Amino acid sequence: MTFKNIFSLTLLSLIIFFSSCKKEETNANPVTGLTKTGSGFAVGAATKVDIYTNTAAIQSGFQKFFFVLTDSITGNYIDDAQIKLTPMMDMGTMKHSSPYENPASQKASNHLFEGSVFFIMSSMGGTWTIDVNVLNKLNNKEGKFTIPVTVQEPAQKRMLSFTSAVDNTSRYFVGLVQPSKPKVGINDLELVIYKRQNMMSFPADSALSLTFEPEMPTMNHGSPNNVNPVHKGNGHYKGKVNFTMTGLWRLHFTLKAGDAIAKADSLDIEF
Ligand SMILES: [Cu+2]
Repeated sequence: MTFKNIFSLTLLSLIIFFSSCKKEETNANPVTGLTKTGSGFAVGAATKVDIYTNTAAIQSGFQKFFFVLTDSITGNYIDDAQIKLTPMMDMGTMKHSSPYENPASQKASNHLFEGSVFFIMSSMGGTWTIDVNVLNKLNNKEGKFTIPVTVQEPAQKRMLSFTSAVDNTSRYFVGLVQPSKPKVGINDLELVIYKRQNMMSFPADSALSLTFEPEMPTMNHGSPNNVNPVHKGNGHYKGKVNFTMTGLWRLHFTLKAGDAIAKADSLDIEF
């Protein structure tokens, strides 16, 4: 076989490989493995919205949401849209919002638009709703609806909130994003940090630095080769955590503004 033949054969198999992958992707049900949270109609936009999570339940802390949009008459997928979220908690005597991320792209990926809400407390304290505003880019019409959500308190807390020790005023919220499926060995560690501006506005914060120490509290040891999370955009900080064995791990976080300690606390991960 000549070199040219081998080259074309390789190229051909690559083309077959990638085209078969692509086919599989478009045929697969986009919501396989996701849990349906609810649906609504963005009436003015003639759009049905089905809402899913990648967790069995909605829990306080960082929570991803997936939106599938279909034309309310034809049932066809709508893959071009702008979605805006407004989470709100009614506590009876007052209302407040929470941090959130609108879907970054106006193009669905495999019919899914991905966003998130950081629930700063569970439904124990009041009633959570999310306003979902949809601009359907196919008909250029806009509509919105409100869905109720029940936010559970997770077995192990997934968020920290504290007042900055630097100015005794700023209120920070730190959420665990990864690892969502912890394993023995090196895991991606991702946190998201928001700073409260007022009860309705919680912008992402990129100005802090973050260090951490993992510990097995029942066995009195830590682990080597951890990487402190650094800011990667939109308040998301990414690093690595090394779990050398299964069991209960406590991650001790320290947040600093420059050299001054803003404060932190610990989150537990057990697997
Ligand atoms: Cu509340």
